[in-house]
Amino acid sequence: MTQGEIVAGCLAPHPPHLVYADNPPQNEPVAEGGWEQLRWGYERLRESLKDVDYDAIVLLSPHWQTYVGTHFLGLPNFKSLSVDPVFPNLFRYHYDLNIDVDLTRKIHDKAAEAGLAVKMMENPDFRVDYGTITTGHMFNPVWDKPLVVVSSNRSRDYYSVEVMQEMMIELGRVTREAILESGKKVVVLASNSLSHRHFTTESEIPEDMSKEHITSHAMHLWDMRMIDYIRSGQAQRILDEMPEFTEQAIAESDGGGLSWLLSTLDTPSYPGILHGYGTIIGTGNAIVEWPERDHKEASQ
Ligand code: 2X7
Ligand code: FE2
Repeated sequence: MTQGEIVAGCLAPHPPHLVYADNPPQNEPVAEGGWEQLRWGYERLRESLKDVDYDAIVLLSPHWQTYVGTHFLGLPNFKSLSVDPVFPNLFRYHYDLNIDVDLTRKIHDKAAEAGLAVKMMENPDFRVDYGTITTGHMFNPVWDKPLVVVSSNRSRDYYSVEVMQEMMIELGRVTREAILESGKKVVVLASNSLSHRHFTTESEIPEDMSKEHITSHAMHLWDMRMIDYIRSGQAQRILDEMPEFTEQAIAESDGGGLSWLLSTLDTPSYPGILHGYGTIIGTGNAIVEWPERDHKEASQ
C-alpha cells in the first residue's frame, strides 16, 4: 500500500459568528454580513486547497469536552440540529456529516496502544458540538469529505497545560502514524481561537463591526507573538511558550488542539501561511495553513 500523507495542517477557528455572517441555508438565523476579514481568510484557505487531492479531514474541537480520555465520533453518519448554548440567536445549524470510521478506528487503536485513554462515540443520538460544525462548514461548506472528529480531553483542567500538552503531543504523534499507515491523504484541522478573552455583553446588532476589536493590548501582543512564530517557521517556540500563552491570553489552546496539530506535523520548521486574522467578540482568531504537501521531506 502507498504511504498516506498529511497534505496540510490548519488552524481553523470556529466562532459561530462566521457561519451566522455567511448565511448558509443550514443555519436558521439571518445576518447582514460581518467579520469579513476572517471569512475572506477562509476563502483564501479554501482556494489554496481547491486543487489538492485528499480523502478525509481530521478535526479536533475544544467544544467537545471529555474528561476521561479522548473520544472519537464512531458511526458513519451524524445528523441533527447543533445549537450554540451561548449564542442560540446566531447558530442553529442543521448538519448531516459523514465519518471516516476506518481511519478513526486506526487512530483510536494506535492511541490505545500508546497507553492513552480513548473511546469511540457510538451513540447515534449524540449531538455534535458547534466547534466541529463551524470549522467543518467554513473549511468545506459542501461537506463532501468524510471527517474524523476528535474530542478535547480536558487534562488541562484536572492537571496543567504542561500535562495537557504532553498528552496532546503523544496523540498527535500517533495520529500522524495512523494517517501515514492508512495510505490516505488527509487534512488536519485544529479548531481554536488564539487569545480568548471575550466581551461579556453582545451589541444590539451582533454583526455591527464598529463594535469589534481585541479585548486588550496584552491579548493583541500575545496573538502577534504566536503569529510571528507561525510565519517564521518556529513551531517549537509555540510549544515551548504554550503554558504562558494559554494562561496569560486565556487562549483556546487550553483544549489541546494547537499542540496536537503541531505534533501531527512533526513540529514544522517551515512557515505557516497566514490566510487571515480578526477578532470576534474580542477574541483573536488566525486562519493558518501549513502546506505539508510542499515539504514532502517532512512527511517521511
Ligand atoms: O467558541 C467561540 C470562540 N471560540 C470565540 C468567540 C466567540 C464565540 O465562540
Ligand atoms: Fe470556542
